[in-house]
Amino acid sequence: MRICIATVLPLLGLVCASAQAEIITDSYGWEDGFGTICGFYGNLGLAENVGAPDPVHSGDRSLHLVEEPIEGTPQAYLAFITGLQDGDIIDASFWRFDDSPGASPSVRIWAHYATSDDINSYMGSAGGNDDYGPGEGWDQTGWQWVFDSDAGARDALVIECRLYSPSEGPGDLFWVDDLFVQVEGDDLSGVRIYNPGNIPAPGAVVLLALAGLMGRRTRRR
Ligand SMILES: [Ca+2]
Ligand SMILES: [Ca+2]
Repeated sequence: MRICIATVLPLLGLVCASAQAEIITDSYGWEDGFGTICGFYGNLGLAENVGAPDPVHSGDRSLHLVEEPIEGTPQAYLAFITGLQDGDIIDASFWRFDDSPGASPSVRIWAHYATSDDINSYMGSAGGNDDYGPGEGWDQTGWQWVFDSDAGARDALVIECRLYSPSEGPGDLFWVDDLFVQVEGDDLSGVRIYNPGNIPAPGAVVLLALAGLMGRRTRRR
């Protein structure tokens, strides 16, 4: 049996091209000394960039969070990922300090959908990691999401740190450090990862989103 090489080679090329995914990553450890969070929802009383004697995982700085008043489940937004498309894979993780095993206070990593022009545009829960961690000091928590645009209604993901305090308090024993975000997909030309150190003012986010839309006109559908 003969196989025509001229026919097979282009086919191989196509297979290789379609299997190549793009990957972009971002990390943030609060080392700039001023970044806190990208936004929040609920009864978050304080978010501050701190150093020793507060717990720090790496470097000299970390994020301290306070639930105030103690009710519900406050969410600190740690990352805002814009310009996403169906099937993009998002991995996010951070380190959390918790020295109360099996009991509150504890934190979890979670996420919700949004639109790229507004970090406060809640477009449905994306779920997250149910695990509260061992509570024996610093531990890394993370989760993976496969982006679902809901037929194009949403194109952004917000990574949350959810706070769980004891019902009688205290609500100020939350520390976070070493945020990491990775996005993998076929075409990430319109994707941006914002962290607490680089997120622009709300008006600037709108302008950036518009620029992203213009840049996406030539992208696949
Ligand atoms: Ca740090
Ligand atoms: Ca705990």
